[in-house]
Amino acid sequence: MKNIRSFVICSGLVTAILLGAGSCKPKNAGNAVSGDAASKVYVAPGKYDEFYNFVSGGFSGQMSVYGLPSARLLRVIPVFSVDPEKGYGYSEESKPMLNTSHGFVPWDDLHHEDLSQTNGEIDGRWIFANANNTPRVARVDLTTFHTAEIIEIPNSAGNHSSPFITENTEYVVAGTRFSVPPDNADGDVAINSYKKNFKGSISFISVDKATGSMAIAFQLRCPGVNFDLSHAGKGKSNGWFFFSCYNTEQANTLLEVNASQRDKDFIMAVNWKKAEEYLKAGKAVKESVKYAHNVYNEKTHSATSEIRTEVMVLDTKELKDICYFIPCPKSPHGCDVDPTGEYIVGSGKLAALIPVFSFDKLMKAIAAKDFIGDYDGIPVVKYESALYGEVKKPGLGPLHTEFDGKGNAITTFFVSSEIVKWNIKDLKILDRAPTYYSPGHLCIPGGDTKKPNAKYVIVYNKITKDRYLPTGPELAQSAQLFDISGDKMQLILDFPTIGEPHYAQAVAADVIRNNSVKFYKLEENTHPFVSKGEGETKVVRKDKRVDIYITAIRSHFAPDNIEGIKMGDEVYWHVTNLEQDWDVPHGFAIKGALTAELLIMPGETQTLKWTPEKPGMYPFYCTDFCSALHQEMQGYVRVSPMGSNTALLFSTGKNMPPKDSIGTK
Ligand code: K7E
Ligand code: CUA
Repeated sequence: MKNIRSFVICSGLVTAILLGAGSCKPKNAGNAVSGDAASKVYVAPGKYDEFYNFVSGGFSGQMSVYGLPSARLLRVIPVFSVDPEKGYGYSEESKPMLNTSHGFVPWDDLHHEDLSQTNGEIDGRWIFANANNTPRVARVDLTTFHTAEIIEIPNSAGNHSSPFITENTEYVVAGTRFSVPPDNADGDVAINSYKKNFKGSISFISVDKATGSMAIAFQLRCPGVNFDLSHAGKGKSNGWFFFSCYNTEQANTLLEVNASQRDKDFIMAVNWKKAEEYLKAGKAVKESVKYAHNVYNEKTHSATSEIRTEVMVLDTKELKDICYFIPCPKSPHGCDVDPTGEYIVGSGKLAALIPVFSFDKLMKAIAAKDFIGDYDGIPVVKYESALYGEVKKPGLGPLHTEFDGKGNAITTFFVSSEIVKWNIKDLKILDRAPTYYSPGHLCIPGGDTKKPNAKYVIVYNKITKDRYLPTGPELAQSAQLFDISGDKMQLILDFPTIGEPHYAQAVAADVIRNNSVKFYKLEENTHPFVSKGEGETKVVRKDKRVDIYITAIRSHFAPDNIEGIKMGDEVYWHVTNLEQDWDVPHGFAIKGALTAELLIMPGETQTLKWTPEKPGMYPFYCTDFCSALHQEMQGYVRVSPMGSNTALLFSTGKNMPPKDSIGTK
């Protein structure tokens, strides 16, 4: 089962190879680590790790942050899934982050991440992530490690070849995995009308240089195939993007067989500068669509969600010179560009070799119109004319490649369960190391940028038989850390991951760690329900709606005694954390609330909506251990029957209510 699920997620090998996987597992897994490994990953208590590693959570919808080389888990950042630990998707403020044109979607499948770049180097400002299921791209702010923005992608389904960025973060791209009828067309058509009605779509999302704010600049309407992965050109190939495509058979059923027929699928080369010219020249067609754009504001501590209704679409069949297909054997998955921008590596899942394409040769072939024909109106470049060379007998089931910046590439092999290091110039294999087992993505810090920092490669495994203590029917997913500073790649650590890891990013800690926001300034808090001191706390009733302006500071709430809430009320607890110090969150939870806790950062206001379902006494308390008297940080709220005359009262430190205002009971 595990095999099958992983294959489905990684878009499938044929069954024969799938079944062959078992026989390729390396023996003697336990002996693979040599003596000095422990010292290489040991980071003494109190010392910091050298790298941040941002690891996708796959079907958990989240992103986890590890320190390397110790592999200590530092944080899980909620992105596309609700997270009760942090109140994400439960607080009124964060709910709009998960809004889509389909309504509130509390989950997604996060596969890929890309750190923002300046001049082709990681700048440590943001990390982008894709939602595979309900197509979205998120931007996480690395000063707060919070999801700052999510934009939905129209005309798409299965946003897989996403979110890959250009070398100055001008664009984040999002290519659709499933081709589908465009949103403005009638999708109520026969499934076997695929060839006629289904279209591919690639979105170019612009990123504001100063703020990171995302907007869909334009979309490319493409032939109906599956787009799998992507990387931008860099250096000499900046201005181009490369996308691996499969299902060029245009099958709509049993893809594991029907989309594995052709000897070669394609890498699609996209000249995005040309697309920009067409856009400027007014060649794009405005289409009416619906997609959500959700933004978190750090001053109001609230997200807003707007539904946008238009997108500009460039038809790549009509508008020449945007797209070219390069034949690529066979069902390519990873599509990776080396640090110089000259070499483009396609990893054909079913291929017995790795083709390496030359950007210079591709440009010459395009200029000379060295085409073997067209595919759905897009010119197909002659394979040999774009090919630099082939890595022969590299292994079985190549999936992804990263670069060490010293002229070498490292590729994962799902079926033969290994990573293989090879030289980009002479295409000779230099080293191979077994993994345990079936690796998917891999990550070298900066390994997809102009400047890799090749001390380590981290390999993300899909299957981890017998690496860890058993945990019921599902075993832990795993990452494996290899030291690649020498000639031989050396396995030095296994560590379990959260969800299923796909792509990851890593960067020297110094690029990020000094930019951390330590707390939010209370005087800058413009939340409409903020209380900037205990003097501003209050309880306000307006018909059935009750707004409780409440504060938290070590170690009490104000107010902590509240009466006069009645059945049928809709109660909003607006909790402001008055602390102005690093790492002093307070939590807030109330008995019976059909939601998660709030976890409120210093200086922040967050809101919990509560509709009590019966009269009685309801305690509330702080969930986050904040001082020696944390356990005293609690309060009571009294709920009376509908129509009772219990007075609305609130207080802290007084023995309330005074006698004359006691209710009917
Ligand atoms: Cu798992 Cu990038 Cu979705 Cu390959 S993908 S492994
Ligand atoms: Cu505040 Cu515990």
